[in-house]
Amino acid sequence: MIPQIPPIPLYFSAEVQQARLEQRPMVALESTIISHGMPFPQNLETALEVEAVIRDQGAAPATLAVLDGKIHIGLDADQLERFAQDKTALKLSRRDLGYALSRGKTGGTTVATTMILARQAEIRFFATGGIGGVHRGGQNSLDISADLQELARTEVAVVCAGAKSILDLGRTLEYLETHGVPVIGYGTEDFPAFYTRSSGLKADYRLDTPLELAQLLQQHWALGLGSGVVIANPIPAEYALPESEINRAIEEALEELDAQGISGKAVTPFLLSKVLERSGGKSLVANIALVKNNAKVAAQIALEWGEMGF
Ligand code: PSU
Ligand code: MN
Repeated sequence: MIPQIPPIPLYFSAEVQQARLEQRPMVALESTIISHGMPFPQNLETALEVEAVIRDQGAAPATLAVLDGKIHIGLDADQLERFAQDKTALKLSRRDLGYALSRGKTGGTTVATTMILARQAEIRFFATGGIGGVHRGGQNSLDISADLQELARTEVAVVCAGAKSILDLGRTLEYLETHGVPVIGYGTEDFPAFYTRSSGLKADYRLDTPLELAQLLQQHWALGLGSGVVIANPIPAEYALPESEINRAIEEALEELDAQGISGKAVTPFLLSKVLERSGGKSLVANIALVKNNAKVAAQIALEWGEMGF
C-alpha cells in the first residue's frame, strides 16, 4: 500500500468559520490583486470595501492568501493590513503553491490558485477584477495564463469584468471554448474588456439575473463537467473609460514590456502597473468600482444558490 499523504490544513477566519457552521453563502476573493494588482493603500481600502459589499448582500467574504506557508480562507483585518503592505509577497499560481507552503512563504493567490483553494474550502463563487488569458503573441511565446487551464478543470464560478486588452482577447475566448468553459455575459451580449463595457467580441450567452446565473451553474455542475464558468459583468457605465485613452496606455505598456524583455510570471504585474501609471488615477477608480460590482453579483448568485437549497 502506498501511504496516504495527509491533506494540507486550511486556516479559516472566524467569520468564515461561523458562515460554514451556519451554512451561509460565501464568496471567495483573490489576493494577487492586493499584492500585485494595486498600490498600497488603495489595495487595502479596496479589499476592505469589497468585503463590505459582500456582507451588505448577506454573504460572507473569504479573502484567500498564503501567510507564512499556511493557507488562509478569510483574513482578519490585521492580517489583511499586514498582507497589503508586504513587499515580499509572492505571486502564487498553481505551480508555485508547493514551494510557498514548503518554504513558509507569504503570497497572493491568483485566479487559478483562488479557484483551487476555494474548491477545497467548498466555496463555489469567486469575485475578482479581470482574469488572466492568452497574452498577445501567445501563439508563439505560449504565454497563456494558468487561470484558463484552471477554469477548464475546477468547478468554481468566476465573476469578473472580462479581461484587460493587454491580452489577446480573441484567442483567450477561443481557448475557453476549446476547454468547454462557458463565458456568460451578465446583462450583455458582449465580452467586456475590463475598463470598457465591450471588447467588440461576443460572450457565449447572455443572462440577466442572479437566479438565471445560479440555474445555469446548477445544470453545468450537475452534469459533472468538472469545469468552471466565467461570468463576465461589464464595468458600470458611469465608470467606463474612453476606449482610445485606455488603449493608448495599454499600447505604451506593451511597448515597454518588449523593450525591457520581461517574461514569465512578471509579465502581467508589469503590464498592470504600467497601465495604471500611464492612465493615471482614473483607471484605479474604475478598477475599484468594477471589483465591487463583481463582488455584489457573486454574492447575489451565492444567495440564489442557497435559496435553491444547496
Ligand atoms: N488581471 C487584472 N488584474 C489582476 C490580475 C490579472 O486585470 O490583478 C492578476 C490575477 O491574480 C490573475 C493573474 O489571476 O494576474 C494572472 O497572472 P498570469 O497572467 O501571470 O497568469
Ligand atoms: Mn504568463
